[in-house]
Amino acid sequence: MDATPRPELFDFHGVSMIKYFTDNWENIQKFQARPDDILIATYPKAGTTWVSNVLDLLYFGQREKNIPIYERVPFMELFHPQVGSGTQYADELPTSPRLIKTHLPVQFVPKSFWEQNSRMVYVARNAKDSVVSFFHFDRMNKSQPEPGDWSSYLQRFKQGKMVFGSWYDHVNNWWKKRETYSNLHYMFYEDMLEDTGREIDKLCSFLGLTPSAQEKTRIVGDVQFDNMRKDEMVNYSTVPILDFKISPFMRKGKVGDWKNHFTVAQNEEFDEDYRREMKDPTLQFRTAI
Ligand code: PPS
Repeated sequence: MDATPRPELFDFHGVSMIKYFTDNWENIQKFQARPDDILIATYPKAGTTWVSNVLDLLYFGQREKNIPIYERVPFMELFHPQVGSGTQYADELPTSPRLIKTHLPVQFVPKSFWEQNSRMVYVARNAKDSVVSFFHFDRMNKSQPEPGDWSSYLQRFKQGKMVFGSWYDHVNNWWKKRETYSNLHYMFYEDMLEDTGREIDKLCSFLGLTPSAQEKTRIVGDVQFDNMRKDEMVNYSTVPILDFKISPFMRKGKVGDWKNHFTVAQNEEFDEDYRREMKDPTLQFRTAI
């Protein structure tokens, strides 16, 4: 059994974080982005791995299949004794463009990405399914703080006491960034599930890619939940710190699983709080499709 204790959550420039994402801060802040880099940004559990796989297949097709997704698309801020350094993986990436994953709130993104005008794809997922997915992830990931029981977890989510801080701040601040930064494509998990092909078309038009109809059909098939769940190179089954006996990384892949977790009272309280937090009418999420 792994004796390493779970990390503590602490306040980091106003955002709740853990050491595995701040210990390499200096290198993260001075990370050298390139003009053709593509940053895939999300609040945790929004479909990062899904969109990473789509982009990897679009750019590199059937590229060596024995490289796991977390090496093909390095997690920039991760700095972990058992998993390695995200900035180092990114620096060593041989590909062009480089696909780089981050969960950082927009204000923490290294300044070179903005200076280089790198493209960014932000994926957002509705709050209720995000918190459910995050809860199960925190149960099985020994490098995340202890989640405790569901009802206390839900309270902490509302207060933003989660790794990477408040879901509300994250999705809203990235949304606002579109007003001043045009190289940002904002997309939704729910839309991807509703019509993967349509969302891939939008991604391609943002990125200036023109895959053949045949290629697109193959990618749409490859990235379906059941196929990704079986694929060891994308399902995270090779990561030592994750305990799949507690919960798999590819867990349900649905919109609306929150209904199996929220009580009626929890749902009412959540909705009331949500209305207070989500002031921008132009940012709308779907909790059912
Ligand atoms: S992480 O740890 O933040 O990078 O996780 P992330 O990849 O963002 O999100 C994991 C959730 O995305 C679901 N997922 C998918 N859903 C539908 N189709 C596909 N292909 C797919 N791939 C990943 C995954 O199952 C997690 O959601 P839950 O609700 O827990 O199942």
